[in-house]
Amino acid sequence: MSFEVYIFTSIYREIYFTTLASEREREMSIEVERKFVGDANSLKILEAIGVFAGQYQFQDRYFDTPQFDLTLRDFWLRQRKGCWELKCPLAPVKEARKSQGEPSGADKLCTRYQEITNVPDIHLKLKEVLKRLVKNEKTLTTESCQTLINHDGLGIPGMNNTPDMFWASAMNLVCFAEFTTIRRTFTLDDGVHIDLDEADFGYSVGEIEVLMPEGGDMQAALDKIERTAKKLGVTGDQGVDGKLSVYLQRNYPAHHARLLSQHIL
Ligand code: V4E
Repeated sequence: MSFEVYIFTSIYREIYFTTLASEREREMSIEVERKFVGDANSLKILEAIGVFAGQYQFQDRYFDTPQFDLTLRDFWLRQRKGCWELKCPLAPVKEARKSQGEPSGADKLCTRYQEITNVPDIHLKLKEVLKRLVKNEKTLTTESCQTLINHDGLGIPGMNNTPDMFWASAMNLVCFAEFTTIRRTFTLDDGVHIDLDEADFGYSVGEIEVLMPEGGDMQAALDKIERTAKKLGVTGDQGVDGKLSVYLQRNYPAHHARLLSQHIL
């Protein structure tokens, strides 16, 4: 990946995060989003009300243990553009359902995850989640992680053997999904972002997204998403599958069925 591509693809996050107070918030944000099926009409409206922020391509590689210990707990670890990202549920699934009851209306159509991008924090969180399964208890320092994530071998087959992957391998994490996406991004003046994605395995999906700091106003984020969906003419009360869900359905049907039965998807 060239430096120019990296800069270009980072514009969205940089614009958003310049409004945040600290590096810590930058690396631990909350992502609220709603998927939708885009059509010619929604694209026309988007072009009229949004600012086109660019089209770019990226590769995602998702990791889990061979027993899917992470995804079965609603944790999603990936490398995108060579950088590690971990999406974590805001509350353990069962506890959240117990305390909040079944979500309804627009609320039900939105997902909320904490996104961690700092590698030592990712490592700590994974150790916490995987607990006894972790073989290597050594905590990485920011410096050692920086060296690892700058390693040239990113994205090549067999990379589980590269230094970049040593901590993931020590945690018994393997790549289970790999695909490329072409993304067009639009921004609205209230800070909402809309992505139109085309994955290379033949699936297209749109997402309306709001990023906020931890402890931010969740209801305001949900309201923004709801207003944007209405503006785009996005109707219906059925959830729309994300790219990885469809990938799992096609490539790991038994695991997909299990995630559905446990209400993780
Ligand atoms: C499957 C999944 C996650 C991994 C993929 O996250 P997703 O938001 O689909 O990624 P992407 O590339 O479309 O968006 P970006 O990260 O660039 O904003 S994270 C959470 N899940 C579970 C999940 C779910 N239960 N329901 C829906 C509609 N989507 C995802």
